[in-house]
Amino acid sequence: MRGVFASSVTGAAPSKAALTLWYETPAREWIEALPVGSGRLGAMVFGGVAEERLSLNEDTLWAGGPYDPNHPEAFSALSEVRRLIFDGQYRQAQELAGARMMAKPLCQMPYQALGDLRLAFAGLETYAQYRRELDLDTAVAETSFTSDGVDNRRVVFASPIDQVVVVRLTSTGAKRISFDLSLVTPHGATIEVEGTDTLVLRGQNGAAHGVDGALRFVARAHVTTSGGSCFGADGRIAVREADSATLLLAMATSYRSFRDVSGNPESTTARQIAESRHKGYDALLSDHIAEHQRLFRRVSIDLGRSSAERRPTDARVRDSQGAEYAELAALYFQYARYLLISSSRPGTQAANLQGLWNESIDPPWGSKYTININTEMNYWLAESTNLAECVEPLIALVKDLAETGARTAKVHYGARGWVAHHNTDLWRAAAPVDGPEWGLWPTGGAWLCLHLWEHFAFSGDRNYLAAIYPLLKGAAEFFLDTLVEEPDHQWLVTCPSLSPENTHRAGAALCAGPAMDQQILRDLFLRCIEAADLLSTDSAFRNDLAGTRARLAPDQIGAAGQLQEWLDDWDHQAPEMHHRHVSHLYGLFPSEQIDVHSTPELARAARKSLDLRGDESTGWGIAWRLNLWARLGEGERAHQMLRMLLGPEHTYPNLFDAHPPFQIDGNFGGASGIAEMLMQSHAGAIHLLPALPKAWTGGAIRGLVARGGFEVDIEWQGGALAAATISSRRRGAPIVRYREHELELQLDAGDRARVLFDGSSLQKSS
Ligand code: FUC
Repeated sequence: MRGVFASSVTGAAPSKAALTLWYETPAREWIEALPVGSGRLGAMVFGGVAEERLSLNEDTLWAGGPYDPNHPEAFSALSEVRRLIFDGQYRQAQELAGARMMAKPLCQMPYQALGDLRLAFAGLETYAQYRRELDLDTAVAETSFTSDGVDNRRVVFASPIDQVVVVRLTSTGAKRISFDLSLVTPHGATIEVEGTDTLVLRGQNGAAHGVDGALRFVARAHVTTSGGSCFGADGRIAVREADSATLLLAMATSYRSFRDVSGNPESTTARQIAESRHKGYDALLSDHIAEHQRLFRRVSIDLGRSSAERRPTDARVRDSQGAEYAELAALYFQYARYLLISSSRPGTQAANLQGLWNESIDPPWGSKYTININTEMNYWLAESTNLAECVEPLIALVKDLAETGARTAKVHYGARGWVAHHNTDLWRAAAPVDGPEWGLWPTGGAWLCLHLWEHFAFSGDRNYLAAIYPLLKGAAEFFLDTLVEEPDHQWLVTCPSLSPENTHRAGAALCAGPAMDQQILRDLFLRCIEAADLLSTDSAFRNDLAGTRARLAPDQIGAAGQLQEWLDDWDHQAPEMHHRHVSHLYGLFPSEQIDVHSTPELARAARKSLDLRGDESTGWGIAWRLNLWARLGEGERAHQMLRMLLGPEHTYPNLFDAHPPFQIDGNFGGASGIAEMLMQSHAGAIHLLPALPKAWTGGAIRGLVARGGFEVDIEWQGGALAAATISSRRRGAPIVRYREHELELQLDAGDRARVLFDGSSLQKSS
């Protein structure tokens, strides 16, 4: 299997050590524990010796039940809120909107921890040669130690094939495995022993913000031993003097969709356990590894080698230096790919603010979907790092939102189409929440639609485009009905809106036509027009969009030479000059509207804004800045941001991103930034090493994906491109760019072209 890594450009296969997180002590806190996930089922493995803890998640266990948050009076306040905004009475507009236009309830439902699986071992107080690790290449966590002269191993994985979490305990000594197994949960639940070997937890989710809990859930744990005995007592399973033991854990809720909670977790979990028992441990493990590697092994990365791997991962986060940083960056990159594979697979829920892993019933920001940056950032890496399948849950989420958001469009705005604001949850709530200064932002759904377009841009799949076109069209229709003319230039703008989540003066965020909205709508309308053309449909609608698009407020450059965040040049008076959001720079990244080659003046203004904003930020704020500097071709600035992200202030011992607290967007945004430093494919060219920092003198990356459907391998030495291989999934004529050099290729599906750089030009090798 290792041979899969033997890339045409990298040659050497990365060692297991290069893809392993490892530690010399058990986790004391959750942010030291190691995540495994099947997409739907998650566990954080603590690696305790006398007491092992797996903190558990199931991705449909949220608070509440199906609900309609739309506010029937909202529409009646809309025109007055608009009038106040255009009259400059921003605070009054915000007050009125707060009183009349917000969702009921005002907050959405939080994602919930399910509970813990606990294993209590007697007689293991003293031990030696302890190690716990997470192997990113196999998606298996392992704890090992010696005690009383025997070696012990505990292996944990969450299988996407068999939908169970598997724990395997082995020892080199006979009869050395004795423990009590229990399940605990913060929810109302019963725990029963079935037979001698099964523990069943049956629970009910809680209410939140006045919405009753409507989900039932079941966690079913089954133990098989070889040798020894197994019996149930007092809500526990006791295993005594076994030679080995295998635990299977199935978890499910009654969630079927945002409007249907009639699922049967009882029969689902019983079937999953029965089938997994029948299959047996070896086949469970090998199928799990094969499925993980099918996705994970598509990309390999080498940013240079040092002896860093010999140190535990937490020590590397605390004090990496020089070349060690490059290796940590490579590990961080692959860890993000691992996390996306483990938290977002076809049929599961999309990765939320914590991906899949959450130990609380009151997590920060509800561990929901914040769609004014965070959910989008979660998926920035998906296409370019060759994990297109992992986008499927996001596409499914947008499909749901187009339904719930159609009602919000009608009730709140009297408009056609659909709208979603700055947050959503398992129940696909789409109305504005939390308060007008955060929630009254109508462009969240439109931004998500652009991810749906990206999935097409990378794949070129017209059937897929036809399937998602109605979602894009509905998002655009909403804005055809709600854009208004601003009085000074007669531009068409969103109103009310805001520039997430910044205020333009004390106490006032509401405004008309923030730059980000206009940029997102330029993209949305363009993609709708392109889609309608490609699908030969809707010519009148398409022309309507083209006319409206031409009247959207343009990007403007302010007095300080910066890209204006708002319609007026308010940037210098905004109370938070160093605000974490850089919403108006959406046009530079992830969009391609602003580009150093095609719009150099706007790119300079974006650069100025980035400098004015400063580097210091939250985890995801740093990750966004990293991607922006990469787009500007500034390798050193990008690298500086990456070093901040990888330092102990923004990276926990288990390499989870610290906003703080933990938020997974920084992990995903960081990996996207690394990919953008090495290869970019917006603006019509495959750009090789566009932001390579000096610190990464030599290295290789294999398996990145460029828009148009090309796989790209790159090798560099002495800070310069050595060679690249472009493999085409479809017929195309990509332009390959390196520094000021360009080369056009003609490729059929399945062709591979090798491109060499000899110091003065790009050549296709024959
Ligand atoms: C937005 C951000 C916060 C945080 C939250 C989940 O509100 O401004 O920093 O990431 O989402």
